[in-house]
Amino acid sequence: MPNSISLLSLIKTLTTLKISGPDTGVLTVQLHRPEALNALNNALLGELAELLEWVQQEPQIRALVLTGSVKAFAAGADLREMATLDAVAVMQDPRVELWQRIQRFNKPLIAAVNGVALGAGCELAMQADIIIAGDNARFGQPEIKLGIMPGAGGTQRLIRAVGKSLAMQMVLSGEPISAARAQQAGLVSEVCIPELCVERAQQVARQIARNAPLALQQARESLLKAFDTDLTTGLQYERKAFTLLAATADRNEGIAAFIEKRQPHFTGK
Ligand code: CO8
Repeated sequence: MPNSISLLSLIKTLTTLKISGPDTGVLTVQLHRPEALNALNNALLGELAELLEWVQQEPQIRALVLTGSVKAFAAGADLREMATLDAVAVMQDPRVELWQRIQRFNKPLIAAVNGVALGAGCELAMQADIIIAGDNARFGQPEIKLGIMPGAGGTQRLIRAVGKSLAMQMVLSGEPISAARAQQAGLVSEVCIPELCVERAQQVARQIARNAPLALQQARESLLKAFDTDLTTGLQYERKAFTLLAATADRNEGIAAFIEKRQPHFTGK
């Protein structure tokens, strides 16, 4: 269903996010709570969930870059907000639903991470498909130091990204790792100087956005499936997705453009 409100109207309602673009199919979203190092309070998570749902209905936006400031991608859940919750409130926490809405985003998402990505901030970065980091970035799950543990996917996504030993070390000690270590471990795809981090993420996003939307969607889903299935099931899923794409106009256009030695014009059909 197409969006009933414009991006401009949506932007006017935002207090914790800054938006730039869309530029050649790429929207850039900046987390903006400088007074709390972009700590993720419910207001921010709600705005992000709503924005991502809006982007999903917008065919002109084909990839999204999510970033913070040079000092902080996000310093975790908002501890001042969390301090007010008792056990019952934690059980009924609207945050759970907000995270699920964010997690359902179905377009390529690139996190450009400078500074700290801690706790829920690291978990948010890990929801991205690709992480590009400034060399000043620090990734960590420090919850254990607060007498709690990761609660927005940290134990599950981190171990899949960096393997058992490093994930255990990070979660059980609470100590963060550097951008270089995160790249070596496979959490981050590229490291650059902080000043170029967003620009580089936008560059990668534009490369992605040039490709056929349905092929992007199917390839992304197939890759993510690898986390949930055994190899045989995953290969079957991949084969079905591959076959499905044979029915798209963009597949014909892509191959025709190659043969005719021209750039393809993909329409998302
Ligand atoms: N929440 C609220 N405010 C914060 C947070 C936070 N997570 N982090 C920083 N701030 C605030 C500080 O209180 C400070 O505000 P003020 O100036 O008013 O006192 C301001 O941001 C600047 O912070 P610092 O002065 O501490 O800056 P430093 O450069 O000295 O230190 C650090 C930066 C190391 C990042 C430090 O601020 C820090 O350790 N922050 C907390 C990091 C942390 O523990 N994060 C994990 C939080 S728990 C979590 O994420 C669990 C998620 C569970 C999700 C469940 C979903 C269903």
